[in-house]
Amino acid sequence: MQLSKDDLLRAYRIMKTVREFEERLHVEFATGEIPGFVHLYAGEEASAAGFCMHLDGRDKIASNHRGHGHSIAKGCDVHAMMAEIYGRETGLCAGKGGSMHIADLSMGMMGANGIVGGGPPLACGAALAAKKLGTGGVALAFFGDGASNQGTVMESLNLATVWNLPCIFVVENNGYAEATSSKYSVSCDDAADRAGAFNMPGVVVDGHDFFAIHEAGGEAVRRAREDSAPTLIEVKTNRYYGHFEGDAQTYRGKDEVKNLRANRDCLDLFRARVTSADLVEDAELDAIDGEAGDLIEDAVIKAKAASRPAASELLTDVYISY
Ligand SMILES: Cc1ncc(C[n+]2csc(CCOP(=O)(O)OP(=O)(O)O)c2C)c(N)n1
Ligand SMILES: [Mg+2]
Repeated sequence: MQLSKDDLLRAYRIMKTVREFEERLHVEFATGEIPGFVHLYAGEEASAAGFCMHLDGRDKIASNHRGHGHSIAKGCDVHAMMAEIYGRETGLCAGKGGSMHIADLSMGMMGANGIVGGGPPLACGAALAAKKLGTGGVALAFFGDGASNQGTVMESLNLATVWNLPCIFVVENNGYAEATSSKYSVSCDDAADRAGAFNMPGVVVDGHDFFAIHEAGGEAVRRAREDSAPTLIEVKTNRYYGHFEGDAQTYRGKDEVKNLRANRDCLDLFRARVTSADLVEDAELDAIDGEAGDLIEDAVIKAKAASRPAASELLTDVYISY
């Protein structure tokens, strides 16, 4: 699939913004100022960017507890996300959701989700609605290797085929569900192999390779949009930090992350590929690095300066009235 120079710069900007967001949160969380749990997506950026670049305003995504990258890639406001994580009233959900409940329906981001395996059924619902209403939209669910073992995911895969839904299922296999290796918990080498049982294509892609993900994502979105047919894609990826911030990670090899950062980093691989092919210059990517850094710095400053929700707002935004 041909990518224009604008596409390449956009891809890098998304990935770099997510990386800066996550690296900064890692530092900020350690100060104790951020409430609740935070699960970082650093290392997995190519997945969110590679898929979401195919989506537009008609399309919806369902996320999981590791949702910052998905949210940024789908277009959620970075300042409002940061304020949400700090629990401030300027947050995307008025500071009441925090990291694990970031949502922006106006951007088609149906929500981070603390229920492992909770996203795929939502994506089926959104895909069914798009189909019935004839919007031309598709729905995509991001979930992990651990979630891939949940009954909700099997039911969703089945319904997507039975109902011919414009749905894409993305297993981000980062090798672990909390401290449990996917080699132990997943019944097959590739979770994508399960797709055959649900009569849909199952595709495995290298999660460090933006271009491979973009290619597979493009075909899956095309199948969904044009043929109203689902696809399961497994992204073999890695997280750079613990399951949650504060995880001692005693279950990981000593140099595991160091080696990944040095040899398999999706941003570094992207830079090497586009610059060696003379598609983009280093200086252009350096400029994006600077802009992403400034954006996150500004977002943190503004989030810290914002107020917490007033006590009088305790029960607003909690229940919805139809
Ligand atoms: C239904 C349910 N079961 C268990 C948990 C506890 N839990 C939270 S995250 C997690 C692991 C998820 O692993 P995976 O799906 O691979 O996502 P990753 O954290 O690796 O991105 C578990 C078991 C939960 N939140 N919800
Ligand atoms: Mg996992």
